[in-house]
Amino acid sequence: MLNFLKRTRDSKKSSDTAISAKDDIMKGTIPSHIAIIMDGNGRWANKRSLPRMAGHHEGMKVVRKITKLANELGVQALTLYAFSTENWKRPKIEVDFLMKLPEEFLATYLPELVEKNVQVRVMGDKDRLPRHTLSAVNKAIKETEKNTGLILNFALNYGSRTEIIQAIKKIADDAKEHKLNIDQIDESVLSDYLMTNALQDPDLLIRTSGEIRLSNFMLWQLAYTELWFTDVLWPDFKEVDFLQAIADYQQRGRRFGGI
Ligand code: V0D
Repeated sequence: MLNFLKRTRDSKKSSDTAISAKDDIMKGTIPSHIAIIMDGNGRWANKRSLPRMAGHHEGMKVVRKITKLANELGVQALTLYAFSTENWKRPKIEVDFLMKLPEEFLATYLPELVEKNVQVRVMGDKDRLPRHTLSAVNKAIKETEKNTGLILNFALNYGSRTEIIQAIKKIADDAKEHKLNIDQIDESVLSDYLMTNALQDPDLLIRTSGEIRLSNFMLWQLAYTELWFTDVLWPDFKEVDFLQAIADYQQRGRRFGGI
């Protein structure tokens, strides 16, 4: 089935293949939490002599497609790296464009997310986000907070080392105020102070566009996660690619360092 998926990813029938592959995958263990580094949007645009913005915009449509599939597969949480703390260094015009994408995405897809029982969440430092971005995001969080289906968790202005430092500061604060005993601090306590506190650690990390690194994404949470890399650029990422990642995950033995 794995080779079958590979051979057909570029063929015209790839959507039919995706349907039969989907049935097969649903018989196996579906990763509860999948995290994705959606890389290659700028490169996709460059290849077509389009402005980088065109790649970001195309990437947004892929977010909708993969969210829909993840929800149908019964994935519990999908965390998407949408904007890193490093991304502020990009040209202002590009940052301004990116900060309009949550509004556009939600204006188009929020009704569908509500209907499909999806819960929108955001992790990251929200304070630095423009007001217009934040209000669109907050509205979506509020409108979907009672939903019980897929958790669609956007990492927005997120960086893992900052997240860990922030957690340590809060722990130190709580210890100083005797809300917490230093002897009590363990992995589960630190986990509770991270931005992902309510979510379990990802079972599967996907990174597109050929870069083989974590780039300061969920460093603590990815300790035992299966990592899956592809050269496919995010705007070209198809349902079959997502299914392939899950199929590969299902083939791997998860031993947690045991035997
Ligand atoms: C651009 C590829 C959806 C990656 C996907 C502000 C880069 C498209 C959102 C989004 C971005 C975020 C929050 C939310 C709803 C939607 C998004 C950004 C970039 C950065 F509540 N796509 N998307 N946000 N891109």
